[in-house]
Amino acid sequence: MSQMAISAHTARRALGTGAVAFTAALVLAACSSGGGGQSKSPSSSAAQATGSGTRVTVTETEYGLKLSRASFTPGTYTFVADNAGHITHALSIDGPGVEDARTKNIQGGEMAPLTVTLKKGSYDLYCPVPGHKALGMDKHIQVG
Ligand SMILES: [Cu+2]
Repeated sequence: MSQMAISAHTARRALGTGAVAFTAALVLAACSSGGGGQSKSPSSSAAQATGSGTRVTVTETEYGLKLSRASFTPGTYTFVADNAGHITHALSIDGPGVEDARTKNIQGGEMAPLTVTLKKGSYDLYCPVPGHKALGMDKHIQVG
C-alpha cells in the first residue's frame, strides 16, 4: 500500500515536471513563430512597411495628382506616392473609415507608400502640404 502511494507520488511529480516542460516548449514555439512566421500577419505596421494591398501609383507634380488606376472596389490598397516634382509633397487620403491617413513628406524624386482599406464611398486624395490642395493637388475617387 505504501509502495503504491510512493509510486503515485513519483508519477505525479513526473507529470508536474512534464507539464512545466510542455508549457516552456509552448512559450518557445509562440516566440519563434511570432518572430519568423509573419508572412500572413495582418499587422497594420507590417502592411505599411511592406506595402500589401493593391498597388496604385499616385504621381505628384506641381500641382497635380495622377492615379495609375481609375476604378476602385472595396479592399486594401497601397497608394505609392511618387513625387515627380521638384519640391516637397506628401499624400493624404480622407473618406469612410480613413481619417486623414498621410505619408511622410516626400522630397522630389522620392516615393512613399500609404496603405488604407477603402469601403464603398467617396474618398479625397490630396497633398497635405499647405496650399497645394487648392493649387490642384486634389483628386476624388469613387469606390464600389
Ligand atoms: Cu504638394
